Amino acid sequence: MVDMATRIPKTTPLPDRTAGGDAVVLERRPLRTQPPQMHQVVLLNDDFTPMEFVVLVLQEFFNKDREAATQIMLKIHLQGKGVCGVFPKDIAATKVDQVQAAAREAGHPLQCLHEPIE
Ligand code: TYC
Repeated sequence: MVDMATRIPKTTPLPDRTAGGDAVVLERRPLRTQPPQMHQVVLLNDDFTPMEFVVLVLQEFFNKDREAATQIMLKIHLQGKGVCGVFPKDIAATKVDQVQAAAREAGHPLQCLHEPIE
């Protein structure tokens, strides 16, 4: 017969700091913390936003030098869309907000979005 009082639990007992008595809480932790899901920020082409404004946006919000910003802008202009950078989801969302605010302020219809990558 198994003596329940002497068996060793499979998980490590953690002291229950919320209780005043001698209660024991068994907690199973995940093996690993997952890295944050990364999102790419994408700019879309349109017929009205000036090329120079897009280059400035890429320099200002995505830390591209003028040469890289111009290459990305031209890719978007020719192919319809392009990736500006890859960030954790909350930072990507902030970048989108910043671009949309700057475009609205300047009166341009520039569209920006973020989407998860594999
Ligand atoms: N197609 C625009 C023009 O000819 C330039 C442009 C490039 C607009 C990239 C948006 O995301 C964009 N003025």
